[in-house]
Amino acid sequence: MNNTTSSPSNKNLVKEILSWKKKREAVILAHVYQPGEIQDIADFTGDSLFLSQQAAKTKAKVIVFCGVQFMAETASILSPEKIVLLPEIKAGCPLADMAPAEKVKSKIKELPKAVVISYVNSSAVVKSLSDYCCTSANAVQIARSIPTEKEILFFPDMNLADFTAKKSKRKIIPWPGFCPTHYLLTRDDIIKAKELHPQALLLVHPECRPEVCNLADYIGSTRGIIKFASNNPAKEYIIGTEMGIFHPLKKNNPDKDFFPASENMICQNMKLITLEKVLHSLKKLEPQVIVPEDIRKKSLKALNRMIEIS
Ligand code: CIZ
Repeated sequence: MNNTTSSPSNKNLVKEILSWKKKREAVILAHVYQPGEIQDIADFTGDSLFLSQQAAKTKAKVIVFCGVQFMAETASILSPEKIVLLPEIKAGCPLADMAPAEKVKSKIKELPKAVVISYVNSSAVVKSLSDYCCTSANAVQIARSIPTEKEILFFPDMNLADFTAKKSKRKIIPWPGFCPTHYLLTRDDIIKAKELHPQALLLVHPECRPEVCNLADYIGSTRGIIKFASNNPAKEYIIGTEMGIFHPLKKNNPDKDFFPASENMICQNMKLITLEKVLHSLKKLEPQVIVPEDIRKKSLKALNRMIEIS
């Protein structure tokens, strides 16, 4: 646990949270981009799909999702019988917001024969308009499952679309969306970081710009980055994704050194959740995230198709 979690007032807060969690028969999920003290109180930490799948498997009645809106929506799509709480309802995703449903609908109308793949970082409505969902961990696998002659419309991240097209050799039409946190990382940042740490391997997320990805030793999802760093004998790594990932990286690999590719890679939405808000959420059972049933059923199809393939 880090210093913040172990301060006396936070120790009391954590105690209260754990007691309310028991009372509510709840499970706490925390994305690896969450602040360290939130990751430390979670039953499960990981990427959005892994978390939702864990939540669907448990007998818990309530899911407290410490993440952003699309993640809580995904949990609700997979577990409609459970109460899904997002402790800060304003925790949105600017990338998901770059693909509003109406614009996505008209793009699909323009290319009715194209197969539609939407990244998990999209709204439930956009998922419901899609043939397949994907994560950064399985986007290449999903694209490879599509016949080569088909065109693929890929929402909403253009950098993940570019990475997926190169790896899968499929014709992918990208949507011009991007994650502002990953977009901040430039080639110059990488060159500086490599000068400071010449022995370090560079691990980046596929939401980074192609010119950044081109310099990487490994490109992968948050889960992929953690696995790569944990299994590789190298002792030093430069990390190109949101800073929250340093928490599990350092915890799992105390003998290794991790350096940020840029100190600016902080998603403000991910940092909106606090211990106080988690406690409030458990006490009041709010704010809840509910996906309307017609949209839920359609988006579940896209998610299930992905799960079958990967
Ligand atoms: O799917 C997720 O949780 C995100 C946002 C990134 C990743 O690579 O895990």
